[in-house]
Amino acid sequence: MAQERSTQQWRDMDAAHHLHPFTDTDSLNRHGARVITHGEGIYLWDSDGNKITDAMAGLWCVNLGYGRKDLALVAQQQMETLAYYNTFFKTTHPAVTELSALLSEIAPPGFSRMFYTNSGSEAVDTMIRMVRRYWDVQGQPQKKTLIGRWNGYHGSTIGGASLGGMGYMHEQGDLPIPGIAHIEQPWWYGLGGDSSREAFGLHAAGWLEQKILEIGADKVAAFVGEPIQGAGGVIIPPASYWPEIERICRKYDVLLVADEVICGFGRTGEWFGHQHFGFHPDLFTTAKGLSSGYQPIGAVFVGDRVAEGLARGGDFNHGFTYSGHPVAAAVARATVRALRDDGIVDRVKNDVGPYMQERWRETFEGFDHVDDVRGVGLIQGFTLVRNRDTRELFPDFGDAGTLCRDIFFGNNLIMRACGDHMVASPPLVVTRKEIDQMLGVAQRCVEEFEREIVRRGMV
Ligand code: PXG
Repeated sequence: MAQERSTQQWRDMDAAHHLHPFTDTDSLNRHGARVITHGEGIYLWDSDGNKITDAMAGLWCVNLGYGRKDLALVAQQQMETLAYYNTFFKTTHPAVTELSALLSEIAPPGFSRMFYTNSGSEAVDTMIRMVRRYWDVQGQPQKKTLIGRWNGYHGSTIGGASLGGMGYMHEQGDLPIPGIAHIEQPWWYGLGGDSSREAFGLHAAGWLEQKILEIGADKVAAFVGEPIQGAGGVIIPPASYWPEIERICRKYDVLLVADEVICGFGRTGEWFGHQHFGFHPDLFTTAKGLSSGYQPIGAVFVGDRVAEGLARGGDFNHGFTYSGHPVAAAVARATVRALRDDGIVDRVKNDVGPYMQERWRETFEGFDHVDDVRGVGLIQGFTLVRNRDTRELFPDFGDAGTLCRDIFFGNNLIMRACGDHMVASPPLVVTRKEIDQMLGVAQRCVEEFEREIVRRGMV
């Protein structure tokens, strides 16, 4: 099919009219954006005809891969039947009810109710309002503070960016908002010193207890964390961490919230990341994999305790025009059915996930400047380091990552650099053969990276 315009025309239009997220506009426009035109399976094509392997599933979301005609058909049929109606004012529609019933089937026990949003950030903001409202209704309106973690990511809205622990986001727009506190992340490689992983996991959970005592348990509403920090660089906490966090939350009657926007819907080999780590949140936020990125939709899974508590308070004054949008709901339902009925979650746990982990380690463990090679299911990372023996990082955290990422990009392989953590989260439908091909390219890219850091005098 002939392209409507040339790459240059699109670049010029984009530069003139489009402001990109998290982007230095002048710098982008000097070079011009890469124009992605179509996708199939784990591959994308750009407007110059390059075939690109997408080891990130878009932004950690296209879990069923690109180009699914069945999902397109579901969207089309729903648009023709009922393109839109709202769920305010005592109305509902089949698409959203069917989705909710299905989600309650795949959710762990105690999660029978969902609240819908258009994105992960909105799910997080919804959760913040819900948690505070819950304590109001319980007669404890002073229990307001939510505790997040440094280097956690919970989105870009005012609430989500506040709760997240990205300093470069807080710097812009006077964040965090009041009633948000942070504790340090459970990053053993960077913060664990001489302690074993398990000892460090308990120690890192202890920071939560300290913070609760500092603020006063009667003022702390919830602790919120990603089971595995995604945008923070695939930080996988030691096994001892989450159970201890749960124990502390129960001890002080603080709600426990898992942000499952990345970990949810099969990424770890379980339906939800908290199931992998064996803890029991009171609520959890989702988006991304819920529709495999085919439609913008998020959901807060509200545990029975909170749902019933909220219900006692009458109106919960919150919601979006597109909460439970019929087209998004129909596509999400088809996505979740595919994940379940085609055995995709199971395959991540028992087949392609373990294969990826084994091949990931074999590929990267031998390099001089790669360490902490890690992963679970189909989410994995490694860290670029100056000296493995002393666990010394590069002085400007992010420079090595950007260099490495650009080499990957230049070789038509998309992996993400989070600081100097290189991460991947391929579509869950990836095959063993595709993993081999992807890691073959990645290996050559890291070889090139190691030559380049020597050439630039970075080591
Ligand atoms: N929570 C978590 C755990 C996320 O990863 C959000 C909330 C916000 O979701 P929305 O749909 O509002 O973006 C996210 C999003 C990256 C990257 O570069 C990661 C996200 C978004 C954009 C970029 O790694 N995660």
